[in-house]
Amino acid sequence: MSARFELHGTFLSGPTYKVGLALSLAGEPFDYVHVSLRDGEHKQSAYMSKQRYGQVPLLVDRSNGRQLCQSAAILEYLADKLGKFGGATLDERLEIREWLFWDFDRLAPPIYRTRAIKAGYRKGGPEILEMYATEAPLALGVLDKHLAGRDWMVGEGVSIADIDIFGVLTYAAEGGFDLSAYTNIAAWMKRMEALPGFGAQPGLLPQASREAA
Ligand SMILES: N[C@@H](CCC(=O)N[C@@H](CS)C(=O)NCC(=O)O)C(=O)O
Repeated sequence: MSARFELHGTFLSGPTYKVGLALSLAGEPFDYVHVSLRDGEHKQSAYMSKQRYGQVPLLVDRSNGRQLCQSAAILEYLADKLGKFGGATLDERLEIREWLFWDFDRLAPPIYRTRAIKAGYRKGGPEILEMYATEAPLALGVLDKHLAGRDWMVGEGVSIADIDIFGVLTYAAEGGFDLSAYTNIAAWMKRMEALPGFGAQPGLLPQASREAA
């Protein structure tokens, strides 16, 4: 029998990893479709008819035919449909959403893009690297302060805010950012890694398409 969810992406993609991690932590098996960015598969009309931005990830929910894009929006959808990681109250849900927006504004750009420039996936010279080298510690400082004295980003349990932010910080070292001085972040990352169903990148996402086990 096919799995309910079909995740399209590439194993090098942070946003794809976030969605794979949410599914894995939720104990939800998923079929995986590898999209070759190198071969431009994400810009072909067959793919773009399902993912208007021509990006990965794309998540298909076979139970209703929905085709979903934008990793943060997908995380919210999964939280809603699976009844997990979405926050216990309206206040928690609103705060989770604030962290998702903050991540994509302040944290993900310096970390993901520095990593991408260093790996040669994206162009960028010294001025851009310098800008991100200034911005990343500011965002990491905000996060470390927030995590002081708390186990999870929002409320008493793991939420999509944790998953979303972990899906960025797991690439910090590849961007040359050392997290060891941020002791609250480092302890929280260990808590994330100890969760049942946790899968690290690389490894959680296969390098080729595969059906759910
Ligand atoms: N905000 C989007 C970002 C997705 C994204 O940047 N995907 C990259 C791979 S990590 C991609 O598809 N790049 C190819 C392109 O943009 O043409 C999300 O979170 O889903």
